[in-house]
Amino acid sequence: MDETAKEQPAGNEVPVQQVQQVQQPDRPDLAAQLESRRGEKHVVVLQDFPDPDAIACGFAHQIISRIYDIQTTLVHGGRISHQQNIALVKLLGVELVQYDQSMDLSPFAGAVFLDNQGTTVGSIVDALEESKVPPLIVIDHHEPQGRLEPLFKDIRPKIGSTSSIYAQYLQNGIIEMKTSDKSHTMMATALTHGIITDTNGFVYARDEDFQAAAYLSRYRDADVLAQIMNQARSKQTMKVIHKALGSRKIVESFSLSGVGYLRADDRDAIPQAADFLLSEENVHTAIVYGIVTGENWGEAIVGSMRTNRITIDPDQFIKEVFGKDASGHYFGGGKMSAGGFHVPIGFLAGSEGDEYQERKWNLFDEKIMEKVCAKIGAKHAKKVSES
Ligand SMILES: [Mn+2]
Repeated sequence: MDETAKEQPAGNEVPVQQVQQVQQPDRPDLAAQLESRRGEKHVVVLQDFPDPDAIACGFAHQIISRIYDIQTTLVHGGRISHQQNIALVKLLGVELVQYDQSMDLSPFAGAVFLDNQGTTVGSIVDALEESKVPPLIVIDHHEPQGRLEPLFKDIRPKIGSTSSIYAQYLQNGIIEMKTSDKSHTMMATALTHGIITDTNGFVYARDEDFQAAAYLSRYRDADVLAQIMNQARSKQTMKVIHKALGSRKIVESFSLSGVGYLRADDRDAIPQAADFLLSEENVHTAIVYGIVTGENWGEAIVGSMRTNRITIDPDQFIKEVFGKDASGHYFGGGKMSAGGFHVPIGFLAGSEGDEYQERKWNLFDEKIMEKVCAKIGAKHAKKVSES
């Protein structure tokens, strides 16, 4: 028998060694980091109004941490208001704690920031600094913001969602996944939802996002996923979208709309309205903003930007338009195709129900329009006439 013929692969078959997965040597090792923190308590900080990507990663991080005997508390400074997010939190049975200043942070040995880098989490970062809770871990897919200096960071702006990064950790064996473990199937389902929403239904998904979703499909529960995604919009959200449509101004293919005051509970209507305005013909970018008010939360201009124009970088756009606060932090930022901003009103907050409220809104509305138009290079935004 001819030995050489036996050893050579048939046809164009690739020798086995070459198709084996290559370990990326530059990737930081989350497992080793968690291993070194056994027995600790960590606070996991999600952005003020956590979206499905953030919620899924918080949930996944909690399950992974448990393997390393690390207890986690998930906190955020805002509300859970999008109907899909309410359904998600209920189905996962995940406990999200709303942060307030009376919260005792001293039991925590470190802080973990997921799907954010401490720039969209209100006053929590300052409170953590005061309580001497060090930032340990930052895992995110937004542009590097440089505010925190954690021991471990995995920031990848070229990936569509933080959920995709977590799916990679799972695929690389950070825990042993089992289809028979309900918490694993729920985690895979939540992460899939995170990828879908952050990539706008895979429209902006990249290679790694598709691979992550393909891996998760072995474990996720499709029926539960459908249940989460088919939540109807609340009447209040429909009202905000209606208002955004009615008051939109179109300038240079930008659709700009101020929706006035809204409660913190309805805050997630803003990105939904921006998504909706983006669907109009000859519009490539939509910006929707309003003044969000809430007890224990104060008052702030909150806005969302959506674009399908590749040459527009929402992160850069928002940073240039709104700039920084007194302590040098940007009022907002973004990622590919989407961004957001949050400008606290401070001294001018309050006085609900008096005539001053309307004047205050008009002033902010005009100022934002002016700033955005200046950036676009347009003189004036005209209201769309509904004839
Ligand atoms: Mn995200």
